[in-house]
Amino acid sequence: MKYKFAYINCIADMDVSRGFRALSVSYLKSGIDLYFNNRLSYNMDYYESNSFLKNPDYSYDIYLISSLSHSWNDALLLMQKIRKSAADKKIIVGGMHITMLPELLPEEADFGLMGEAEYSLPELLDLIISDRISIQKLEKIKGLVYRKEGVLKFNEIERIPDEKLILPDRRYADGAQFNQYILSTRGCPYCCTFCSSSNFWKKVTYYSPQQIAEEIEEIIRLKPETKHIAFYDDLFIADRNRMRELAKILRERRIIPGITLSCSVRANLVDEELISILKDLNVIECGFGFESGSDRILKLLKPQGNLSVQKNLDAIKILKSNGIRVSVQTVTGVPTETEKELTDTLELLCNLMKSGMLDSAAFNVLMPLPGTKYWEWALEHGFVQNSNEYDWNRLRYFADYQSSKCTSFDEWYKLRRENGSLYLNADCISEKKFFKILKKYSAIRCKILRSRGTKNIFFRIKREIRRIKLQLLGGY
Ligand code: B12
Ligand code: SF4
Repeated sequence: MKYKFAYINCIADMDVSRGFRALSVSYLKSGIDLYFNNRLSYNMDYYESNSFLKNPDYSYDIYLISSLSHSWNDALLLMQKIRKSAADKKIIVGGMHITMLPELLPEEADFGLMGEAEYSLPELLDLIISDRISIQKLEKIKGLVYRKEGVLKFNEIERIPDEKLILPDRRYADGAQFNQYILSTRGCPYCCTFCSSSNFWKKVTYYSPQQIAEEIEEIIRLKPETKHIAFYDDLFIADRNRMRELAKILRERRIIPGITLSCSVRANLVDEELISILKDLNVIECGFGFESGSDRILKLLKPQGNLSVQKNLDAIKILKSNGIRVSVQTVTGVPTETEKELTDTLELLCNLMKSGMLDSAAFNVLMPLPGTKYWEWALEHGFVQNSNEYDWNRLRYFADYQSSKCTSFDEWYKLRRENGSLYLNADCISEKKFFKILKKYSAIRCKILRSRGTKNIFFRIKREIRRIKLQLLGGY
């Protein structure tokens, strides 16, 4: 018998551009193939929630639903629809949201799986398809959320150790034409108050340099036009020896310099030694969380690592002076942030961009994500609820509109208003004023970027004229 699995990724349509499909489906596909030793006869079709909801197909044996917090409304709706039209089919939900709030497993779902699921999902699938489900067997599956006599039970999560990490089946990743992304670590050693990553992963695990090189080779084999690979690791630079070893292997295999790389850094870890490793790795761009131009707000957001605005500026300077492009992220709308702190931050970043010290800056608005300190704060202050009745769409559209598919600030702001997106700092800066300020500085940033584009056009025209002249003179 050939089994049919549907993998449905719940996404907010405006948040994900083509080329950035979640890799979770690729990792899980590899886990299933490894467990069944490629002997399970199955099809796993990939859907995005919007397209499945528009055109549902209830003929699958098992529905695998993946959801972050901001798309939990869609996940709930999907589960209701599937349960109604395909009562005998199994529904398993996994991903960040159910891991952070497992008590929200709805009646319609058979199981929830918390944490990494490369090993636990195939074990569960095996029990389902061989019809061997029993409470004793379910109790053994790591991270499982299930019901025993109607009561929810939560099995302990177990992290996959380094030596058991497996590579994703890259045929399931889409990727834009020339750029691909990759993850070479899981977790982050820091614990910033707005980010849920460290709470989800608890500890950092690492793919080996050999495995990373293998994955990059596979990407190039599947997409030979690839020019650039972005490491989306929370903190790619956490282990310098691993980076050195990776640079050596990538050079030996002649992957670099043909391919350029980008990654994230943390200002307190940027020094000359790191720069030389980054150069060796052919890293052309780095991003990091600048967060705020106020030391007070920065400390609230990133209490660890002894960070300061000056350290952030020093990191930008050292990266740029070594020819590495720098893009930074900010978090605005933090409770207690004053109007002066906000405008100083945005002014500083625009000035850095204007002077060419900074390539881009994203102005994000603080959003309380489950598993973070600000989630607890928002619960206490009545902004959010741990409930399936809560409108989870309110967690949408906090990232800078330039990181979304929105083409203007106004379009993004309209979406925020339609979805009731949360804004936590109305006690200090009214919502109206806050977005007026954000819009003003987004426009300034746009102008700077446009003028840079114009400069680039002039530069390209000049270069082209020079090339034609040289050609006519028989230069080459
Ligand atoms: C790469 C990345 C992106 C990429 C790709 C999208 C994606 N979802 O992967 C891009 C840039 C597009 C992106 C966008 C956004 N992201 Co993002 N992103 C990440 C990042 C850095 C890595 C994700 C990843 O690939 N992890 C590796 C794999 C192995 O883990 P995984 O995806 O969780 O999958 C494993 C398990 O969760 C589980 N699993 C997952 N799904 C399922 C389903 C089933 C059925 C089962 C059984 C198991 C299972 O098994 C998988 C394999 O082990 C994480 C931070 C982090 N380090 O995790 C943030 C993170 C997931 N993103 C986050 C957010 C908020 C967003 C945005 C909303 C930001 C925005 N623009 O507004 C958007 C929303 C995108 C969307 N899906 O709608 C938050 C989510 C918090 C939350 N509680 O929901 C995170 C945790 C970062 C943070 N700030 O805390 N993101
Ligand atoms: S914001 Fe960055 S440094 Fe801070 S915990 Fe999240 S991933 Fe780590």
